[in-house]
Amino acid sequence: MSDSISRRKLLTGAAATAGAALATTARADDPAITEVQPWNQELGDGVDVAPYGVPSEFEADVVRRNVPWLTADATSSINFTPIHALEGIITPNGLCFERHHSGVALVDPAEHRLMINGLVDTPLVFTVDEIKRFPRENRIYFLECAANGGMEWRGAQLNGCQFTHGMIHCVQYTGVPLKHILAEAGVKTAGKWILPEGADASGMTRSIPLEKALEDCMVAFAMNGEALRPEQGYPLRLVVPGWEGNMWVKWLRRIEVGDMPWHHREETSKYTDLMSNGKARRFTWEMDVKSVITNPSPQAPITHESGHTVLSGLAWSGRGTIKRVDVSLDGGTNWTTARLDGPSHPKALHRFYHEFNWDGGPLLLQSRAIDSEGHVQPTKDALRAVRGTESIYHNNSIQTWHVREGGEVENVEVG
Ligand SMILES: Nc1nc2c(c(=O)[nH]1)N[C@H]1C(S)=C(S)[C@@H](COP(=O)(O)O)O[C@H]1N2
Ligand SMILES: [Mo]
Repeated sequence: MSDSISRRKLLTGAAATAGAALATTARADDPAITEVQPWNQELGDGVDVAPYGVPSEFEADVVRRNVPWLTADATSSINFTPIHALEGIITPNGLCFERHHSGVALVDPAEHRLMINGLVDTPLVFTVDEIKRFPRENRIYFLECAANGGMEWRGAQLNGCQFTHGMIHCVQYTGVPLKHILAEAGVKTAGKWILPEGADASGMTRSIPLEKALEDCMVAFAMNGEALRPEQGYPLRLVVPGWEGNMWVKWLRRIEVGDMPWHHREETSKYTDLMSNGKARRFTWEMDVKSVITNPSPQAPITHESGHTVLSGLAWSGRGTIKRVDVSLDGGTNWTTARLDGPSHPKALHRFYHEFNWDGGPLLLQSRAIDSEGHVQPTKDALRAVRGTESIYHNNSIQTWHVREGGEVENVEVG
């Protein structure tokens, strides 16, 4: 498998426009038409079989997966959302990637409390039920781990967008704006930062400027209409829209108000960006504009020989909405504007499509997102020129997929 492919060597496999009729493959003697299938003759399961529904057994491949060499042990772990197998912009709860530093805390909501302390007029302790008595809001946001794509800095490595881009999920949160809870305690004039803390064994903490806390942070108790999953911080998690996943403290038990950042472990030894001059950038909170083609991709090859083909992908920005996505079928020489479809919420995933007529030949697929602030997703080389190759976090570079004749797809870099 070659890591670097020359654009010039590639004959583009795409005809200019889609227009030909969609050829179907079913024949008149197809048993799927001529035979009566078992499910057409027998009674199915009754409603008592699955009080909590699960997907069709034919979808058993659509699961979170991990990268064995990346995951030291089961409790300090990462898995990835199967974004190559999902549609629209909402991630189903059971498929949201997980990142926990000390495993999944199993918290009894009756024994859980949220404390507000530090530079406040009145330190307060809330039960979960008391949190639910504040006015609540429903908001759709993506959460992306800052390390998403972290294994790809030096070259194309992981074969699948699940692994290169799957440390992301996007759900509708129900929760209480943090500003209401902080107002109840009364932030003192000197209070400029908050320190959320998790109830898990990692005791996750991050310093967040008060300005952000008051702008759009939420204390969420539900996702996609039901209670948070244990993996996602049940019963309470902090939502920090557009900012790196590490700050979204799960199993939220305490928020301290202070006058300076705390410089804890997760903002010094981790979640800092080593630059090419040997210095580390700190407090790089916002997730940059980014996109990826989810179909076709290595885990979702093209299975027809040629003709009508739907290219689909996801785009997002921690700074707002997605204004435009361009796609290239020839490794970045020619670009066309993709079709954005579905709701466009700030700091949420956006879905894009590009329908084209495939001639069955090789392609080098790329997507490039532009956000509402005008930021343009950079090429890998442009990003490396600024950031070097020693970074782990905040890789928002353009991804290239090589579609081979026959439809197989692999992760490559163009050069
Ligand atoms: N309490 C606590 N909060 C946490 C973590 C953790 O280990 N403990 N992991 C953080 C990291 S690094 C990320 S990327 C996100 C992952 O959220 P998810 O598991 O819902 O995908 O949660 C963050 N919040
Ligand atoms: Mo993370």
